[in-house]
Amino acid sequence: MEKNYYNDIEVASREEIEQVQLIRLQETVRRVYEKVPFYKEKLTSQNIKPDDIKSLNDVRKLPFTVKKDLRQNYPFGLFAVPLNEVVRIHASSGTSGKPTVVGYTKNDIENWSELVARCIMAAGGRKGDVLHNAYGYGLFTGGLGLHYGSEKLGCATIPISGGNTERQIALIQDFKPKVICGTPSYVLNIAEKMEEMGLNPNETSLQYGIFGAEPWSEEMRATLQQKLGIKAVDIYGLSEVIGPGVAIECYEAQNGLHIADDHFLVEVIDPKTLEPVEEGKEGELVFTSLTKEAFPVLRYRTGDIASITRETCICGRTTTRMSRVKGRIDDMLIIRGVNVFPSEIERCLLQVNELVPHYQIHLTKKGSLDNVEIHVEVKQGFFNTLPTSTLEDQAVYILKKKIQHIIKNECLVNVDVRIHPPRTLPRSEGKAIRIIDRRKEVASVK
Ligand code: DLL
Repeated sequence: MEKNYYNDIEVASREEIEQVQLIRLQETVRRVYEKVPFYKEKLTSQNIKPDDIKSLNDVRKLPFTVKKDLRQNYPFGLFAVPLNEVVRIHASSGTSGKPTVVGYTKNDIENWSELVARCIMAAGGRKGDVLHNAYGYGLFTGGLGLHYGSEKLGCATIPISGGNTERQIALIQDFKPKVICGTPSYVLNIAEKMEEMGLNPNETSLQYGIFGAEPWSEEMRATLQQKLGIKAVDIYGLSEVIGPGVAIECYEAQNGLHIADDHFLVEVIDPKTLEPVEEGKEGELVFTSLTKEAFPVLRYRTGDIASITRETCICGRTTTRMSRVKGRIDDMLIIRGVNVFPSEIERCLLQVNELVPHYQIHLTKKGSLDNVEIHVEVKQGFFNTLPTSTLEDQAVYILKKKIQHIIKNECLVNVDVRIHPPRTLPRSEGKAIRIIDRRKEVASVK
């Protein structure tokens, strides 16, 4: 029977995986202790020597690394090799302050390519397939990350990047790709554009989708699968850890993302107490890199909320699986004391038949309280059937109430809703901007 995985380690026993992890953890701690002054100081100040790492649980003795540490060591201060061994640099823009910069040696690029090749295979791609890569190329890790993995697997890779949607559609029709990669919000945009052009997105050559780089819901998966007639899986990663390829769902189960345990040691912690949470419980994902040469990280706090399980998957992989990322801690909305993630609001909105799956969450201040306004867009034709403006007002009123009711029921919060006409909310060409935070602006005007 044809193998459905790329590397035997994906189906190895837990003991084998843990043996590899321990050796690599010990090597990594030694490497950063010897090569990165920042880590040497941190470890020394906590009285830890590389020899103290005797079991995987000893990872808890190590200090956490956070984004601020990367910024303070901008640009290359955390690199563990001299610059003449670095062959690639990526950076993420970051909303505030300096970008975070990461580097890769030749071996790092080789490992990363293999990890992404594993991902594409888990998603249903095979050697010889045509793969349309709509992740942005450039400093963002999405484009080049998927590109090298796709070539490694042996796919005919189309480096289209993001944007220029009509050209993307022409190439999908002409080159007949089997696999498409991109952010879920951008691929949705492509599908809608096809419909606008009078094409049926369900009738292309596409069979598999590899979507990630932003939170998305099960409801969005259902929408994308149905519109495009594909199987869609979730891919996760972050530049500080390597980029895409840290974890991916398999197309067989579409239930939990397989983490590349042999390259990353995952922990889930309570972001307040920093203590580990029980397996299966939600918390902040923390990763320690196990093989990286140029930019190793110890216990990097991702800010992403998810849970993990170590149950073997129906696809046969034995790797640790993480749940979908619910959202970033920073993006969590606290609406009158109740915590809500944008992905939970998305889940509600996608149940409303009258809406397209584009939305924005506007945050403002009303007195001293945060005010949350959900901006949604109705489908083409919503207003056409209504003969008078009074009926239009009524229809909008009823729709608002319906949306508020679903959100109240499922997320337990009251929100304001603004209805927009078709094709008026901005469309994404990469990572969608869901939250528009105007709280500070308004406060400074007052
Ligand atoms: O987004 C890497 C990537 C590229 C992943 C392509 C998947 C596909 P950064 O730009 O550094 O790297 O952003 C990382 O994006 O900490 C999460 O908050 C979020 N993120 C990434 N993948 C997912 C996902 C890339 N599947 C940050 N679900 C991470 C939810 C995701 N959030």
